Order: sequence, then C-alpha cells, then structure tokens
Amino acid sequence: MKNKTSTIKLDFNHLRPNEMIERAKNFYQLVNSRRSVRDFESRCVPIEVIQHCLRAAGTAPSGANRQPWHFAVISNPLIKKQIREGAELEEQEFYGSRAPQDWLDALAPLGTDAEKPFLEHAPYLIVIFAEKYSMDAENKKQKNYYVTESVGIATGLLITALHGAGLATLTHTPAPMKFLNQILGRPRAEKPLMILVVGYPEKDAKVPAIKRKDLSEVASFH
Ligand code: IYR
Repeated sequence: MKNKTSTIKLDFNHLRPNEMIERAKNFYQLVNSRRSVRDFESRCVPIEVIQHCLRAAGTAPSGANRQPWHFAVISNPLIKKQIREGAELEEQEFYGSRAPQDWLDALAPLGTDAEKPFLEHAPYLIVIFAEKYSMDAENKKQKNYYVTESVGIATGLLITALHGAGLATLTHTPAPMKFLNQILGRPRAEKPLMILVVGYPEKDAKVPAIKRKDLSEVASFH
C-alpha cells in the first residue's frame, strides 16, 4: 500500500489568447501601481479586508504543502508601541554602527533612517513568521521544507492582495527580529521574516523617484 494520494478533479478555466493577453496586461498595470509607502494615515481599515487578503496569502504553494506560515495581525496601540521601540533600537544600531558604508550608500536614495513612526501610525502591522518546524499529534518535531521560499511566495501574494484591495504597504525588516517572538508570544520554531505595515497612505505622501528594470534587463527567452 504505497499510494496515499487521494485526488479531485482540477477546476481550471481555459481562456482565449486575446483574453489572456488582456488579463495579463491589466494585472501588470495593477501591480505596477504599487509602491512601498512610509507615511500612513491612522484611519481604520475593515478587518474583513485583512482577513480576505490573509486567506489569499494562504493559497501560496509550499514545500510538501506544510503551509509553514503564521501571520500575527496587530492593531493594539500598546503592542504597536512596543514593536516600534524594539525595531528602533535595532535600527539605531544598524544605522549607527552595524551597517557597512556600501549598504548605507545603497539606502541613501530611499531616505530611510532609524526613526520608524509608521510602526505606530498605521492601523495594522502584520508580522510574518516562518515555521521552521511544526509539532505533530505526538508533540514530535516535524521538519518543514523550502520554508523561506514558501513564506516568501505567501508574502508576495499578501502584498498583492492588499494592494488590489486599495491599501498601501511597507515591507519592514529590522534585524535581528527575535524581539517580535517575545512581544507576540510566538514559539521558537517560528522565525520572524518581516513586518508588513498596512494602511492608507497619508494625503500627499511622497515616494522615492525610482524606476523598475525593463523586461529586457530581467528576462531572457531561450
Ligand atoms: N532595515 C532598515 C534598513 C533597510 C534595508 C533595506 I535592504 C531597505 O530596502 C530599506 C531599509 C530600515 O528599515 O530602515
């Protein structure tokens, strides 16, 4: 008895080429209008929007279908304040001494610094954790596979879903991030991957004048 697979019929919608091109173009236009935002309004966002976007993130493919992600959604101002304090401590170290000059030079066009007011201003922070292993029914460690890849794909879907729903995001990665396990009471098996800051951009928010690489620079056809 080797075969443990049970199957269902694939639900797949075949489209005509012109319809495919039109949809692909429209999707590109949608995602091309996304920008990382650093100035957020504190205006509330309905939690249902966040919940649907998290469901979308959870559709990502994952190694051995382990779905090795956890999303901690924070709206409580006291917890946001703790996260800001923890992140700013790390960032002061980073900008003050830890970062090599070439990294600081690379960040200069973005105008970032150790101050992270958006961690308190934005209505939601979503901390994305990668589960290095899970616990099975007998409380034994069960290894997960391709964890960073899987959670990276889920995060991309989450950012895209939030953008599609009319929200702005910022991926924020204070390093190291262990302080997030402590604040949020998450187990050691979970590694914080990033903080996603979510909300509406401030009126007249400015973003750096940067360009995306052309298709010819990022793709080759063989
Ligand atoms: N984590 C720091 C530094 C930083 C690093 C990269 I790479 C960026 O693209 C942006 C910032 C910070 O958040 O300021």
